[in-house]
Amino acid sequence: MSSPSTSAAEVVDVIGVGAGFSGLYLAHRLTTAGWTFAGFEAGPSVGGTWFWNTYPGARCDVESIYYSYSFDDALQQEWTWSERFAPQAEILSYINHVADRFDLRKYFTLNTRVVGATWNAADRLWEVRLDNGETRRSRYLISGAGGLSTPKDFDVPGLANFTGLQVSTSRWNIALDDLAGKRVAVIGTGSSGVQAIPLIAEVADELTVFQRTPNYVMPARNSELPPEQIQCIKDDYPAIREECRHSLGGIPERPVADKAFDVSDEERQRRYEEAYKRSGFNGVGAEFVDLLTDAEANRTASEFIHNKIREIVKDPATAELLVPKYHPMGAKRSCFGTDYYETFNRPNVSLVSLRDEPIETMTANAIVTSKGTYGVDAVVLAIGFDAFTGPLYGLNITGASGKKLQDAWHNGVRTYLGLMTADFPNFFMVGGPQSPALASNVVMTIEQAVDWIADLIEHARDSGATLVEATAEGQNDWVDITEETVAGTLYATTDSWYRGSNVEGKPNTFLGYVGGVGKYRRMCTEIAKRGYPGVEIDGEAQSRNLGPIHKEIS
Ligand code: N01
Repeated sequence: MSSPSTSAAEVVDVIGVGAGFSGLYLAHRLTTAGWTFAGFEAGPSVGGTWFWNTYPGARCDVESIYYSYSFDDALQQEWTWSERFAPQAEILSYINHVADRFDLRKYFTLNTRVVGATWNAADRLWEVRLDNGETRRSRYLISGAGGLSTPKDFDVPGLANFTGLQVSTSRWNIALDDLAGKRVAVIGTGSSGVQAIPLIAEVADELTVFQRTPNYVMPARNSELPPEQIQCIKDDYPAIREECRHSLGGIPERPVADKAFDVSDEERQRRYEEAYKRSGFNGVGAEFVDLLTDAEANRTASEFIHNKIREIVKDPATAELLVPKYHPMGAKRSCFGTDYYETFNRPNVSLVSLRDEPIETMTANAIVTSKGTYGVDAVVLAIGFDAFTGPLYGLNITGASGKKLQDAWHNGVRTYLGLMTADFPNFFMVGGPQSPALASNVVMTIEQAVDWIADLIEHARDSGATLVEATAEGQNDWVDITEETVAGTLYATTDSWYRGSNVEGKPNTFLGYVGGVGKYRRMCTEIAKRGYPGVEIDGEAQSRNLGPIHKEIS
């Protein structure tokens, strides 16, 4: 393991937080442009999310040919994905390969967490505190800490009483076989739970799934990637990547122009069947343009999936509990699973609906709900993350006016493009809240963010400036734009981690920009072309409003 060549006395150009997809590309992009860079990673290895989330069945539900770096053609030509949705271990080897191929490990200190950062206005630099007690100084501080890297508090009542095996999907540290022959409880049925449950069911003596909100789970339809298909993709990679960059979600889109009620009931049903076979983010939820904006249109797709669940799950009472009736399809993150609903047909699997019988407490060896006591030997928590703000607040950063970020955002997140925030000069977030990271192929979003940040600080450097900050006006504009954009969608109707509702006391702010990856990219590019309205560079800012720019861009 190499350490970056920074000492307490030295001022490095950029300190980067994290060595996942964001941190590694930051290191590459910035050092190539001549900046000095020191990265700090809390974990013992590179990989970020893909280092920590090693639970059984973990894999990405964005196809690997898209969920990978596009910045270097030789890299994408030499790497060959084995499956449509590569498993966690393969994604982690890819990240390690990138770290080695571009010689990036030397820029990172591992096992070292950033625990505080304070803006030093006199010297225009960040003083960054590490958990080893040391302080490092940098001109710029850039978070690549990820959006889904801080596990949510284990807020299950009575958990401390439980003396059996306890493990969480986001910090998985056992072998699947450790659950063999045991009575296992899985709490949580989001993407992580949905992937882990079928594999745990295969080894557990008994599996009881504790479900609070049933989710829409579509078949992942994972498969090996045939060599001919891989070759086609490689031959066409530049065009495919360009299409992704200008798409809605960072993956190639199926051109769809009609609305759900533009076609007959029979035709709609036929289209949903086809989409269900295809599956993925271009599946049922994307079959008509209005499925995320019109509740009635959405109901047709939701009911299609409800009926699939009733067809697959043999016990009608269990099927009804699994039917997601509390939110429209896609308004909360849809899941893609393999044999998820089929798993509930196994004789060793049962389902408890926490809507009907909430957990009251736990004992040393049981979960006690309002209706009964379930003896268990092991508990698997798949209860999610304190998304976006959790990792940023963990940095304990203090801005120019002496306020911590968590205080500045006390009433809700406020950012400029999801990349910067007023009163925190020279601080950037890659894949931050109010960026498209929430609902996109995040690797594509990360590359765009890093490139934009790099261009901005190069622009500042070229003019001899050393201070770059979002203006309050620019930030207000972006908050308005993100809120207006989401207001017209069904995301606005549903409680989920997308809006912080999964964490007690978290203000209700939608944590993403859902106007599309392509539109966002064009907006960011336009902002750069126009000399960065909404950004103060060495005290100078344009007073131009962002709203009209956003409207002008298709
Ligand atoms: O977390 P989640 P996740 N008692 O928040 C329940 C990405 N990801 O780790 O819905 C009982 O989605 C909670 O119930 P409710 C992806 O973006 C991607 O699964 O709040 N239950 C819910 O069922 C994803 O969206 C991939 O009512 C409790 C579950 O736990 C994001 O990460 C794979 C509870 C949490 O679901 C997060 O997914 C994995 C409590 N106290 C993750 N607290 C892929 O690419 C929470 N729950 C495939």
